[in-house]
Amino acid sequence: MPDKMGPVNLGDALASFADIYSPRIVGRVNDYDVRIAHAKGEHVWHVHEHTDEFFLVLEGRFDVSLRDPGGRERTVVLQKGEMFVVPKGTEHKPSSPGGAILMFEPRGTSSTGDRHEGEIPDHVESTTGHYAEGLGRSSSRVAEELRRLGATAEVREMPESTRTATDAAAAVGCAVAQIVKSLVFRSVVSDEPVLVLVSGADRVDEALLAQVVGEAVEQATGKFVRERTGYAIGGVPPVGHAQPVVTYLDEHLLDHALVWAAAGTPRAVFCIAPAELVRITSARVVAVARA
Ligand code: 5CA
Repeated sequence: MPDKMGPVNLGDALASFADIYSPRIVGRVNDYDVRIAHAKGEHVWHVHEHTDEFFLVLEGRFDVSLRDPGGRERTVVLQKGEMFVVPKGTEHKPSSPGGAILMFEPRGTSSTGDRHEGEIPDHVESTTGHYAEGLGRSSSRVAEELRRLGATAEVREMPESTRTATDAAAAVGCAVAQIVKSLVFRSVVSDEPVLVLVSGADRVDEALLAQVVGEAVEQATGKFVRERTGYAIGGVPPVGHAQPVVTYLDEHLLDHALVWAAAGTPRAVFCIAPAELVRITSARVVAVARA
């Protein structure tokens, strides 16, 4: 639960975990939890005997199959922005091609109901919900991580966009070469994120990067970036990710006394000496960029 009063950004909260059908508690309304979950694939037929269940689709699509008392089945298809309430005592089975939902449930309600049918699949967790961590704004998470790492850099929220290296250079009034791009690649065989910190004036040569990584790499998709780092493209920071990420830093960044990196959102940046950036990221310094 958030320990301070303040807004909970549901996009940030969803980006902070990747588990499927594993609800996170993001707030409370009287004795109800507000829960969010990623959905993909089939859930399990189950029943909540004593409570209705409220669903709001935040992303993608979410379907709820229902059985009437006579055993007849129908499926309610919900798109982003649509809500639906499953009445108490109704056997139902959610499924999704990929999506995210918000639910209201009395505290202690099990995600698989008072009873369920058959085995619970591995990708469904039977839980009364986990308390979400790091619900503050993405930039606060980065600021906290900088402090934890002993860096003195301050996160600055800019009035203008810092989404791209050009935007960021204009916003802070530095050279594009002093902007740190935090680029996420995917190692094709291991399917792991590879973070490359590179000057805003340069491009990563994927063949050179593949040599240092030891296997082929490709540019990550937006979804992969969000799932593995917890941040959206345009705000990906060099530290403070959802999981440890192998990090490389291109040597051209060492040409500057100070550089500016993204701090979790497309408006937040921090300024740091390149050597200090190497220290806090434990990055391996490599030559993988070309102007
Ligand atoms: N906030 C600035 C730095 S202060 C920033 O994040 N710049 S960046 O260069 O690190 O992030 C933008 C990068 O995201 C682009 O250079 C590009 O490599 C990547 N990107 C942009 N759009 C996509 C996309 N659709 N799919 C994958 N990667 C993308």
